[in-house]
Amino acid sequence: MAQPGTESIWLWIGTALMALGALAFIGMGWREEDPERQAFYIVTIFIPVIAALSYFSMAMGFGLIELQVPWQEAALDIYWARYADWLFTTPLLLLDLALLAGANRNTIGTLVGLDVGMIVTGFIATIITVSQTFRIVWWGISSGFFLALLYILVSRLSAQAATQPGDVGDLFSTLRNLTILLWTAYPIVWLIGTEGLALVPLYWETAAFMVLDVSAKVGFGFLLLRSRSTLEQATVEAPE
Ligand code: RET
Repeated sequence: MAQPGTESIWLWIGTALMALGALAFIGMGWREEDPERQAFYIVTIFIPVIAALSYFSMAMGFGLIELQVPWQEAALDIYWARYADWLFTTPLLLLDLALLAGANRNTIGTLVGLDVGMIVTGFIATIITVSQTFRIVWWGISSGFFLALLYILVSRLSAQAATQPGDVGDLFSTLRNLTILLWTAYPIVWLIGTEGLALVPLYWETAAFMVLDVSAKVGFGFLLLRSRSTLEQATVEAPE
């Protein structure tokens, strides 16, 4: 098992913030009786729970492997647990947005499929050791999935959200914009970080991913769950 370096401080902070976020969401949803709103709590609570476990595993060095690559002497430190986390939490975040928009099953399926494609090909980019060029090629494939996903978010899902009553459309727009902004930073951090061109050292890359993860999960969840009255107006089971 590899030992994390000084970047582990960010991983411990990430563990603590995700755990606190999860506890806060559990507290907020504790006495929720309304099944429509319960759906949002169930989805939103699992997101920081999964992330807290992933951060804990990385902080302990379990979620870390050292990858020997032919183009440099030093091994690459790869925090693979991130990808296990993202594989489950990014579909859940999209499910929150889709529930809010009242999306049908086909739209949800498309979003989740593109998202899984993005994470799996991003993971291939991360662990491939053939050459640096091939890593960037797989990064490009993953980014292709990401762009298609963004397209569905701003086209089909936004059109569906606009048909929802009350403040649901506004809340959807806020969360969608936050999602687009934060998620777009991930491929950039990967590319300039140690997995890509190594312009930024692992210490700062780990800090950047932690801030992004906490904002995209706990920040997103707070914005969603604090709007109790809005959540009730969202029709979870939309007409096909
Ligand atoms: C990778 C690298 C390859 C190219 C792309 C990526 C995108 C990752 C994204 C991750 C989002 C994570 C979130 C986590 C939890 O809150 C895999 C970094 C496009 C968009 C939102």
